[in-house]
Amino acid sequence: MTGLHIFDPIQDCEIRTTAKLVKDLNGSSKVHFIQIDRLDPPKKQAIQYLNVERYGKPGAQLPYIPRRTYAYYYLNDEMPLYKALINVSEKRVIANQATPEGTVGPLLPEDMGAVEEAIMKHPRVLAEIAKLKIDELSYHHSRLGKLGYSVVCEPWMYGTDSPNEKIPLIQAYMYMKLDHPEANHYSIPLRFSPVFEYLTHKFVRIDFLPAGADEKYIAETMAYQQLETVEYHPDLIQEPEQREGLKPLIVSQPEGASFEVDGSKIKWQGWEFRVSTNVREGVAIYDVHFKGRSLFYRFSLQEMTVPYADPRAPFHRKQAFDLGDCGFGNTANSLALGCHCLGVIKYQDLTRADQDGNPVLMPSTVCMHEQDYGLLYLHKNYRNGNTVTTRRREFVVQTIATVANYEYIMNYVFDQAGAITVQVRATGILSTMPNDESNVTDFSTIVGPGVTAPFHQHLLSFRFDTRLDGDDNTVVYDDYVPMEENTALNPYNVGYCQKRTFLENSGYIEQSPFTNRTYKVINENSINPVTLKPVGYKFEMPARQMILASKNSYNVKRARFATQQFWVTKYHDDQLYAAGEFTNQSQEDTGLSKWADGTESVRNTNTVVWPTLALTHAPVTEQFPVMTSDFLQFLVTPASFFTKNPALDVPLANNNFNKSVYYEDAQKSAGLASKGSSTAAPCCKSNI
Ligand SMILES: [Cu+2]
Repeated sequence: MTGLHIFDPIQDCEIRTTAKLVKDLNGSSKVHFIQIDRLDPPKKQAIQYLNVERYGKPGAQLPYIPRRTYAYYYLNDEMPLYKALINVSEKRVIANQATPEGTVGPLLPEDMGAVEEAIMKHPRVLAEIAKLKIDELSYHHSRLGKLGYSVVCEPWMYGTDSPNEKIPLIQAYMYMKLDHPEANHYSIPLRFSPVFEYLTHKFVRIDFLPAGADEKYIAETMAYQQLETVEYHPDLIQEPEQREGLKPLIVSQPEGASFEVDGSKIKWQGWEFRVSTNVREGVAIYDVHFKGRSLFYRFSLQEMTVPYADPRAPFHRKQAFDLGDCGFGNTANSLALGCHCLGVIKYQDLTRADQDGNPVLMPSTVCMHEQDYGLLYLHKNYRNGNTVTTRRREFVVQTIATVANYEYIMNYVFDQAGAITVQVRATGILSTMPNDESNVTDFSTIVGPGVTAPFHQHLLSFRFDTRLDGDDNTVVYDDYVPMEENTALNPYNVGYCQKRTFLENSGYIEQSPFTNRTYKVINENSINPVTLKPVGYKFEMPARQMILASKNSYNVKRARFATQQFWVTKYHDDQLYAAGEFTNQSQEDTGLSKWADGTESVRNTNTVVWPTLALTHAPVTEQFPVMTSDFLQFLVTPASFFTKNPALDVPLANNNFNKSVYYEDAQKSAGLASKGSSTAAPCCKSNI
């Protein structure tokens, strides 16, 4: 394991060592692992390492920092949940203890598969399925002919509605589908929902789902009354009309990529950072520099909660924590050429552990590539007609998670001017509920016969460990306010100014879109010689509605981070996840609400900022049976960090480089007729 960087992802041998040490610790008990991964080193040590790496004399010895791992596990499939910390470099256990009573660990893909299988075999479930009488039914497909039906079980995290639930449970939502591998089961939600113990697969009960105005309207399982399904797969769409006219658009990089890769390290257009996969977050970005200046120690998406609006039991418990409960790495897609991104692509793998502590390789869960995104800057000197134009090239780090019905496409986009765009696209299939015919509600949208999609919110928490020009940073917010009227300074009453507020203690900053409130991280020890003010970066967040559930609800008690858009804490090792380390069936948030309690100074110190991106999602019929990406983003951009535009060194655009062609010429060389002739002026006329 020599030669690994402190931020490199976990290795196979580290997973095996961790598993062996934990098994040795527990004698003959059956160890059921549910997560093994790498832990960052204590930051103080890591900073020493990074400083020697970056500023040390050539060949300087990097400080030795042992690599650490953690393991969550159960013994003999019983509570409690244990957590072990391992010094994997020296093959020894640092700590091992039971978590507090009732703490439920995250879900593991194999375990979800096993519980699903057990549910589908259980006599009580089979008895409900029998009542549907689907063996007697067939569906006539216009192209495929006669199709039967089958039943699908989708295990969900149970959520929380009682302090007495102290064992891991699973709520299974049941569906039917046409008997075809690509059929859309979300189109036929069933009205019974088995609850099972997660670890022992013991039957707990069957919940019957309301499909009417309120939760009182539930019914025994009845024979299925056939309805038209809404299918998305081309094999099943009844009259597939493949849209015509699309010609190939090929991203060609004949001279190779403009980025360099050295292990987990990326260099591109002045940027330097490390990209490291992990099971919980999918990917994290480390040690971020632009043009030799430090910006961030680490950033990532580290939690998302998706609370549903449907107030009827058992839907009131529908609240996913997609990272804490499942993990964006555990659920990551293997990305493929020509599909998830175009051009010259560098992929990174992820390694996770199965329940026995064996490494499982998940290939290509992160893709990295460059893309063109319009213009970076342009100015035409109208006096002489000359134009300076630069194309905006971007570097994208992408990972995609499939958490049951939904897909989340996570992009960190770096530009050539020192800015980062954090983009999330939600796609996939809406989580659906059974619906009585003509039952129209104000908390869901009917999307097909017998099926409705409840409103819900996506609240994503990012964590940026700031290191702008050094370790001590400060968080401020700037409001833009009119000056006092009829004063000596403002006799014409047009003046307005920036009102800066310093955040002295840990806490949150409220949104204020009507004062154009802007959150900034500054370094009070680094003064921009041009502005004579501290250098900074701003977080440009769209004004959004935060969590809608009552503050007295479990939904909010478990995810206080979702009540505010921008949180600030002082750095502490192991304060990584906004809703706390363990979210599955949690009773309360053990994260930001505890850490951002106003008791610690965050001025001119090691600050961490936690932006929350929010989407209140009221489904529409165009989002079914599959949803075109819904788009969320915020920008992290320099705010007088540099003394001038840092992209002045980007070469000007010209067609010798970009090789665009006239429409008429392209049509002609493709053997296609074209009307008209090419009369456009040459692009980017310039005397420079
Ligand atoms: Cu949604």
